[in-house]
Amino acid sequence: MASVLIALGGNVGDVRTTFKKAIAHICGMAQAAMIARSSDYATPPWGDEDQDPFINACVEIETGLDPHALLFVMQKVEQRFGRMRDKDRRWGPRTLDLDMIAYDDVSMNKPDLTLPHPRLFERAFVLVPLAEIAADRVISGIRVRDALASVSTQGIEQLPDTG
Ligand code: A4P
Ligand code: MG
Repeated sequence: MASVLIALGGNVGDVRTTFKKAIAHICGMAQAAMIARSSDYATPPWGDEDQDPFINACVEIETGLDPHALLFVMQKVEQRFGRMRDKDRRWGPRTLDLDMIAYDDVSMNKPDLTLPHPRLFERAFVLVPLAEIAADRVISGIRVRDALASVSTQGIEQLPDTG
């Protein structure tokens, strides 16, 4: 079994409900066990700043699927939750975005899958929820808590659990 960290993001629709359903679908389709789930966080939009705030979260799962099979599952789940996207805006609004942050210690650079996720360390909206569930994990030689200490977390707000 592999330990996989997945980041969730979205800023269109009822994102927190979408997250709950999406996580259940990933675990079902990937025959995965949920090991940890962060809180949800409200985060200022990154990259393309002219859009609504995002909700972000991270989960750790354990799965027997290989990285590409898991990516396929994640893309199916994105489609299922109607990932409405403005094709002209690279970092624009979306209902659900699923990024594979790390898969065990696998390192790969394929056209459709880069591991660990290449923009992980620039993004407080990934590092804040990630540090909640995996502060001591070392990714590409960097400990998550150290990576978090080197970015600004301004405007990121932990949301109360909705049960
Ligand atoms: N791909 C390669 N490696 C991976 C990986 N490790 N995990 C490929 C997932 N996918 C990976 O992804 C494009 C292609 O990346 C996929 O076909 C897959 O084969 P995409 O999600 O369709 O493209 P994208 O989302 O438009 O681009 P990108 O760079 O992934 O955008 P992000 O990173 O998803 O950023 N601000 C806040 N606060 N919170 C957010 O969540 N998200 C974005 C989108 C912008 N600003 C944000 C947030
Ligand atoms: Mg993405």
